[in-house]
Amino acid sequence: MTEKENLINAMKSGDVGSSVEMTEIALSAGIPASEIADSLIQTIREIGDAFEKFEIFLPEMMVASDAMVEILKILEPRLKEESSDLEMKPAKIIMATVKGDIHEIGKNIVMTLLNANRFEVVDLGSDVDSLDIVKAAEREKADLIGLSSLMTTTMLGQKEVVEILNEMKLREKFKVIVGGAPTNQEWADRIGADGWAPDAASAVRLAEKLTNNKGDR
Ligand code: B1M
Repeated sequence: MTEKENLINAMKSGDVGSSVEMTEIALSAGIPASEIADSLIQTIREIGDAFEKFEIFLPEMMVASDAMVEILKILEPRLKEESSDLEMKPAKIIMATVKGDIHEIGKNIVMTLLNANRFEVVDLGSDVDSLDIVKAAEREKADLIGLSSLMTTTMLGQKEVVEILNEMKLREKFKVIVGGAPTNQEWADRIGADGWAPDAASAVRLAEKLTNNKGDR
């Protein structure tokens, strides 16, 4: 079995200790962090599909996602190293998963890549109240607000943030980008967001575009 297969098996079984160990081994074997991250994303999607088909139970999905969160912590500095463009000036982005939604793996991957591409990222975590997001953007003097939502029931949290920005006459101050599995470009247009990205790499490109390639702050 290859190092990557061992790592994926450890993650699937939710064995955090072994996942951490296998990650170190895979990195020592010279496998790029970005390649490992791609495999993990693929694996967690397969796990989600299996859950949807009732092939596995919620606790199995939970332990695998917990292991993935720990693996990502190890990969993050390596992903940063692998990013070659060191000339960039950071723009600042506030990131949150919206109210009522605890999914954070996708947001964390987006943050990891933004970080790796020299954005300054402020993580508000998951299940974050809409007004708190706006207040944090003000407090942090952010350029962008990034909102993740993984459930059809929580997508409205993204809309609410834009509405609050409008009500508080702050809309022009921040670019808003949205993402997450149930969202799409049409949704972003409908709620008046500045952009939507289907995955982490596109989110980085979008953030770069909206901040004139890394902030002229
Ligand atoms: Co939950 N969950 N979950 N879950 N979970 C989904 C989302 C679900 C589709 C599974 C299913 O039933 N088929 C379903 C939502 C259904 C819906 O509304 N459409 C669901 C449900 C229902 C639930 C619970 C309600 C289950 C329950 O308790 N009965 C509960 C939610 C409670 C709550 O939030 N209030 C719940 C709980 C959990 C776990 C805790 C077990 C765990 C989350 C752990 C964690 O995040 N710490 C979990 C997981 C892991 C999933 C699945 C399997 C995987 C999600 C994920 O991490 N994907 C998911 C099923 C699936 O997706 N097939 C599912 C991998 C990740 C890399 O992809 O998040 O899409 P994704 O992020 C991508 C892009 O979307 C994009 O870039 C990322 C990287 O490429 N992106 C952005 C994301 N955010 C972005 C922001 C951007 C730009 C791009 O700009 C700002």
